Amino acid sequence: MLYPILTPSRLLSDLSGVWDFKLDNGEGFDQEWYKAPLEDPMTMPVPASYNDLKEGIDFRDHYGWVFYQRKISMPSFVKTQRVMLRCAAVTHYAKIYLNGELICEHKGGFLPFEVEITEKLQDGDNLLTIAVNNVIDYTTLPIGGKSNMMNGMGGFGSSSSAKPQNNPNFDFFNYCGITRPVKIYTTPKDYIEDITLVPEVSGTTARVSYKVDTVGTGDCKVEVFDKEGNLVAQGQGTQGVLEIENVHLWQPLKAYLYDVKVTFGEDVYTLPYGVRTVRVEGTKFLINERPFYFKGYGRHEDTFPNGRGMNLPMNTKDMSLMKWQGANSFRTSHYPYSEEMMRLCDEEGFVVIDETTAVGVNLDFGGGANFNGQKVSTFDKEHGVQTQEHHKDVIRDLISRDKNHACVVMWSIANEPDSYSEGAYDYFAPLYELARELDPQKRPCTLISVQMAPPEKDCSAKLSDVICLNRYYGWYFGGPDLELPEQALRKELDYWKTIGKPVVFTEYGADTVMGMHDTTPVMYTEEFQVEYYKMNNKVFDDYDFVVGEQVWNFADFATSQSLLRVQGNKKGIFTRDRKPKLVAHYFRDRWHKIPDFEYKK
Ligand code: GCB
Repeated sequence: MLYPILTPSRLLSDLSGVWDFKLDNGEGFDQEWYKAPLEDPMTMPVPASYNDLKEGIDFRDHYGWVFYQRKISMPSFVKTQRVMLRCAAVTHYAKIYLNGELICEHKGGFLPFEVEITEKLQDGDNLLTIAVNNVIDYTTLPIGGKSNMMNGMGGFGSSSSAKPQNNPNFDFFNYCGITRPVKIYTTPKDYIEDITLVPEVSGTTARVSYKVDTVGTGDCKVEVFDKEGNLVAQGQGTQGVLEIENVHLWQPLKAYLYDVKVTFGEDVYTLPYGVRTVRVEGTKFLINERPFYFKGYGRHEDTFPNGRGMNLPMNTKDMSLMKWQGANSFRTSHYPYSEEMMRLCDEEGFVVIDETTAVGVNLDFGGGANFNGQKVSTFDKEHGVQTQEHHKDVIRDLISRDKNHACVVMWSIANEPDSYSEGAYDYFAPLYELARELDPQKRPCTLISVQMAPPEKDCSAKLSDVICLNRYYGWYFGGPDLELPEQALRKELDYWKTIGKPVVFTEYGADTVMGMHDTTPVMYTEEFQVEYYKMNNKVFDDYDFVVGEQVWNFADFATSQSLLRVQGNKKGIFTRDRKPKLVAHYFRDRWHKIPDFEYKK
């Protein structure tokens, strides 16, 4: 799916701004709120998560529907074009009404969707209403369970509340709303629907296969321009190969982007494009045929008060902080990030492990998920199948959106699922198959393994190209002692060595409250966090098949309330407002000494 841009043939209008907003009191649909201007609306910015923008727990934790509304009008000349309304992310379920008519529905809170509105637009004002639902259960991704998974308050936890509520089976706040931009764009009636590029490099020459999906009739031409604007390759027709001599490769932290300009009839679209190759060989992860070492983070799109709402300045700041530290990569834990962030990573040369929204597919969906009081096991026929259907849709949409990004080097099918119980292999094998079939670049695929998964039972060992481990030796497992956890970590790695695949640590971390210090490194102090990482990193350095370390987490972030979370998760190397903890300097020192390539021989 193409990112909407302004081109010589396409108009673009961004509907960001302050919209009318109302929490549904349960009557919104019966009273047809979408048919007329909302009564007594609040103001609400778009894009943003709404949760932290007004006061009170009832607002923050509202369960169910909310309504966003605004008027739109378009100049009449656009009627000669195809007019599209596109939402980049609405969390988690959207119903879109134009002038009272339902024109589109979409499930899944982190990927774009669009609907044609050419014939639906009236002259003058049009009433646009987007109803948004934030309910999570076993049919959604991420998953909602019966009780808050972090909360062990035996009967008096959030599950015992009288009011219906969301109980995330995951450790981040269930931020929702219209979190990324809503845009209107036009195309000519005959138009470019999609572009797919697949690079191959031999010596100094790149051969980029291209395919242009079009609707209607017209001649198709593809031209590649370098940074100076020189035409360096071209092709005729909707399929072919673009040969670029003396290619400038896209390299980690040394990005180079070409402009691939596609013309079809009157339609023109330009895609920034980096040429690089990725593959796994033995226990090496090769980017441009050189063994790469992942240094960086698991992150969240989480800022105050935007919630998960797109925050362009913070994206730029985060890149700058990561570069300051010598980091070269991150994982989009635990959902696809904004298209703007992915474009920025292409631009800045950040290496990305791109993750689906499949988090919480574990613990019997949160200890026996809700759903009329029944216990629901993760992979049983009735429920697992429903999760899997949506999981497939997310994989399709993710790959369709991100397939051309040079920054994306691997797909993460899920975070910490139950990958070790009966049914896990059968659940996941078709998902890997789907991702491998859909990705034109055939990037490596992985799932992110939970520590509870015994390595010998973990289906990731069979299915994944790279073994990605979330491990908390010395925190949840054995902390505060670091000696026995070190031995256990070594023992586990001795096992993974026998599998013969590269291993990346995609999470390891310790909660640390900024400003808490001690001469003895006790848990939660900044000193303990440093000791914890030193121990883990020392072990990683002893194993040549460990080809990456991604720390949990880049910054402190918001979660549901629970006994284990002091106003959120405090495992950040930076605070939520991006101030460095002691350990940030430790990693800065370490990562600047570790080269991006050939660290492990
Ligand atoms: C994990 C999860 C992550 C949590 C983290 C923690 O394993 O993948 O979402 O936030 O642990 O801090 O407990």
